[in-house]
Amino acid sequence: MRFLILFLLICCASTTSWADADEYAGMAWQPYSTAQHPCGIGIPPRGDFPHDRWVNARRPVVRLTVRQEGTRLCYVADGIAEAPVIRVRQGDTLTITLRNEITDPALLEALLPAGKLASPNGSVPHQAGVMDIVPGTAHAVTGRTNLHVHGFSVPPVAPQDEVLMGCVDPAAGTALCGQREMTYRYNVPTNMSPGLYWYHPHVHGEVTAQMLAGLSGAIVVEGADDKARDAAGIPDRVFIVRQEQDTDAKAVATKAAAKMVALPGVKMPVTLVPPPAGNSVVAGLRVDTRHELGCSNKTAVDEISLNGAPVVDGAAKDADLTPVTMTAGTTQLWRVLNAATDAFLDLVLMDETGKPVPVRIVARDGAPVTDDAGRPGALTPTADAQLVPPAGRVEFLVSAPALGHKYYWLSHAVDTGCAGDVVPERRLAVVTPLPYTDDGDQGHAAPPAPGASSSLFTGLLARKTDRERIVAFAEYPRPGDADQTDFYITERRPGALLRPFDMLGPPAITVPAGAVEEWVVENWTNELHAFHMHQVHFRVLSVNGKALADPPLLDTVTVPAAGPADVTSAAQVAPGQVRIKIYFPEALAGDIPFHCHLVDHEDNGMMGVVRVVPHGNAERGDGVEKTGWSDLPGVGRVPICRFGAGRAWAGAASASLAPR
Ligand SMILES: [Cu+2]
Repeated sequence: MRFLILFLLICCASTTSWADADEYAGMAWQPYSTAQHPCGIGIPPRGDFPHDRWVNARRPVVRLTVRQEGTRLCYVADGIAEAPVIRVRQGDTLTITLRNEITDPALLEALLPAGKLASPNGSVPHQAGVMDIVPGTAHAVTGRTNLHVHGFSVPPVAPQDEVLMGCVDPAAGTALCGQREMTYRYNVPTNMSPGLYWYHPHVHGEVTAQMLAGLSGAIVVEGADDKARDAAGIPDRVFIVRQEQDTDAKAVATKAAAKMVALPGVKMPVTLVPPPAGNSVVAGLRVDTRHELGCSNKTAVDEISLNGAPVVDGAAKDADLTPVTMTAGTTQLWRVLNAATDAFLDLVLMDETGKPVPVRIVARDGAPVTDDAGRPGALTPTADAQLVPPAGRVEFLVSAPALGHKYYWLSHAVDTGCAGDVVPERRLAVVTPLPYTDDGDQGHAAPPAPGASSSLFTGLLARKTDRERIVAFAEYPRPGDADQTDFYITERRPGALLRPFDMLGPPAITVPAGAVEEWVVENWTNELHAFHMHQVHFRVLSVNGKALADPPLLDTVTVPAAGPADVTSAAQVAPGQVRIKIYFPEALAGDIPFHCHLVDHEDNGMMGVVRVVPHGNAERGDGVEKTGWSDLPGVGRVPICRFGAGRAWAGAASASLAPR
């Protein structure tokens, strides 16, 4: 009924642009990088899929060059200014040479949300019983960049996934990294889960601008299940949602926002169940929320794109959606990456009547759906919408609509909390069937059952927990001005401070390799955050104290906002809570970042480091010997350090080595 109303409105309002429909066609798209147009001409047409770049013996090195045209950045590979889908197999070595050709870093500053920490916040008076607050500072955009392989179970040590220190300098501006080009060599473990991963820049303070400008791309790690799907005639499709602006708290009403409010028939936002008033808060220092639990105005809506083409807010005509065709009777694997800087997705497939169409979830965050022993799930169809936070991935099997019918793929509105951004309902794609062909390749068979999938994190739930911690997300808006906010993630324990991430500071948490910990990640703010940890996948045991029957294995999890939503009295606030179980294997020892993946929050301080100390060094605690920098042949300039007298690392483990 709801959709019937929408269709009536569409047909009756076709002369107006109330649905934010546009004339966009992507007709003139030229993806070739030239001297005149470093990032090509135009933007991809709806229905474009990024090209695959297989890594194999013939072409073992992927060259990614970051180029700039105005406020746009692009990864250029093989002369094409569209981030390739990098495809590797389990056990492969992935070699990526990253070159920085950013020519005008100052232009990127314009992409950042207005009014964010142009100057440091003032000092905050001490209050008994609550954590003291250390104000943050502004981060200048310098144009340095580097590469993070999100979700990869490889060490945080150069030349693998070291992101805290290694970087490449722009073509213009101050040289801080000492190099324009560097090479990453990732040894993809044979037991790293097959699935969807991704790459993006990770220089602290610069992530938001560079991602908004266009820097992100997908990586598919293939395994035995992919061979079985190939044999069964089930192709995969890679969908990347990106975000092109972050208005955040900016007090500018957009046309889209005004229209969205006026739209009848649009589903009410999905709201994560707020924590109960009695949500347990372990005794000790609390987060002061009397002034800090602010709400922001809700007038702006950020633009997002699907595979580079703009997405229309609210109800949209079929012509304004990404067209996806499927031969009737066939099945496809959709691999979906939310590469938005802070937009949540709540994905569902629907038929023309608005009834959800079941899909079969294969993997989340690159990890196949398995039990703790690595036994595969049953591929049971589900019609439930899938909440995908920024940086999250979901992979699912879609069966084609019957001839004469079509499906809509859409993202429901999401209630991100009173301090969060407006996330309206958006239609992403229209799926139409093609008639059978007579070439026999119709894939009528049921999809092959997935095989067992074991990884470093198989058996995690069965392991004994060595230690529990409470880690709190907090914000401190400049008093009287909700637009200037410091962001924090801090272990909540006696003596703790709310301090923004400091590149030169010690690790927030130190654990011995092999440790198994349970963290309660708390949210003391009025907006959703997305907790992400590099290197590892964790099991989510409970949300707001409610145990999950099948704890999912994720690398990014949504943490519900504090409740009740409008309370600013410290005594009454119950933080949102997620309990996760984490294993820190020896193979991943080093400095592992954890942070909010709403990257504006990360850039402004909501990040920390857990140092995983390899065996034989535990007696030295977190003592790190600084040994300076080294030029690794074929890799570039990397930081060198060692734990006490123990194993030397071919790369960074300590942010304290960062150049000032
Ligand atoms: Cu956040």
